[in-house]
Amino acid sequence: MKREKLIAAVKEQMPEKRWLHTLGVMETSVMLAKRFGGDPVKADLAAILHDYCKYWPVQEQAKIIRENGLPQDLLDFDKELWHSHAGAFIAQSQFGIQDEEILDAIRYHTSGREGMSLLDKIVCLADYMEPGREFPGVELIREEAKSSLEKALVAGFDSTIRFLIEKGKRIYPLTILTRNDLIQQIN
Ligand code: DGI
Ligand code: FE
Ligand code: FE
Ligand code: FE
Repeated sequence: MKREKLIAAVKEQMPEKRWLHTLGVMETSVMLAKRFGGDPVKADLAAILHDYCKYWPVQEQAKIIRENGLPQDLLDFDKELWHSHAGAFIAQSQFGIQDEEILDAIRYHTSGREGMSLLDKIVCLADYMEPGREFPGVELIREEAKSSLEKALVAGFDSTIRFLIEKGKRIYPLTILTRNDLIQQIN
């Protein structure tokens, strides 16, 4: 599918505010790809699709995870973790995206994973720091992103983990493993 058609399809799935977030992630992903030697075309495509399923009914997201062999342990954790895996599945099955790098960047943009690829890091970080984002700690993330993808991502996951602790929520173990792995990459 042509980029313009894909954009139109994505726009239909979400309220205006979330579409503006997606635009911000597209712009920031391309900027980070240029800064850190990633592929800006892949970064743009992954960013366009990254939140495709975000506003789908959670039962539909859960069904995709249950019926297509996606990680079942996701269903034991926060619903916010589901749209990224459902989105990667839809990107492949509905939009014919075959590039595993792009699919992984969509799939792991929320939880992260150990051994994140350059594209995973770019999209995940862009999701944290796009211009529309406002949350405690976002300025530190933007500052770190001037020189290090890994340091900026640790700051990002720190803020997410703090938020989850604050709310008394459980933390998906892969997020902890991701943070450990990124810290190891810095040192
Ligand atoms: O979809 P977005 O809002 O753009 O951002 P996202 O896909 O990174 O989702 C972030 C949300 O997921 C954030 O509100 C925290 C929530 N969340 C719940 N449990 C976990 C989690 N995020 C991570 N990384 N790990 C969790 O265990
Ligand atoms: Fe998301
Ligand atoms: Fe995120
Ligand atoms: Fe997002």
